[in-house]
Amino acid sequence: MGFLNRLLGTRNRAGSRTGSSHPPASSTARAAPPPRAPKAPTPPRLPPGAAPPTGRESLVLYKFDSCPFCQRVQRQLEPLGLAQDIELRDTRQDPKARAQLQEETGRTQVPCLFINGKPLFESSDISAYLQAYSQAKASQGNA
Ligand SMILES: N[C@@H](CCC(=O)N[C@@H](CS)C(=O)NCC(=O)O)C(=O)O
Repeated sequence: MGFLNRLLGTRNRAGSRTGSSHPPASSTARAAPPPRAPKAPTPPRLPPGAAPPTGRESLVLYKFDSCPFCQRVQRQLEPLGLAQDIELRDTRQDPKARAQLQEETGRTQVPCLFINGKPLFESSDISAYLQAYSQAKASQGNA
């Protein structure tokens, strides 16, 4: 019965309430946390050896449309406000572009971003670079 009383929170023989382990509501009320300061954008991690962008570099992206890694990079361009900043060269539609890429780098892998004429491979590195480029470009506008 003691068990049932505890379960139902009914009074015991002495008349005191049993079963409830909750403290009075007032002691659980907490002060609202102070408002958080807005988060500053975290600078993206640049690939080793890549100079931090100024937002004024010349950018050329070698790509082809059915390449998922290229698609991932290209999807970023509009949201980062870079659609007009990058020249696109399609290595499937333009054999000269493919030959150029091979001549310059010894490879035909895409995506490859040329930054002031220097190639950067790997979509994740290119993405990090483009984020940093976009931030640099934005802070130029604010200066
Ligand atoms: N890990 C690379 C993979 C890139 C990749 O595999 N690209 C393929 C097209 S989807 C390619 O260029 N293949 C042809 C080649 O390597 O010559 C990245 O993330 O950029």
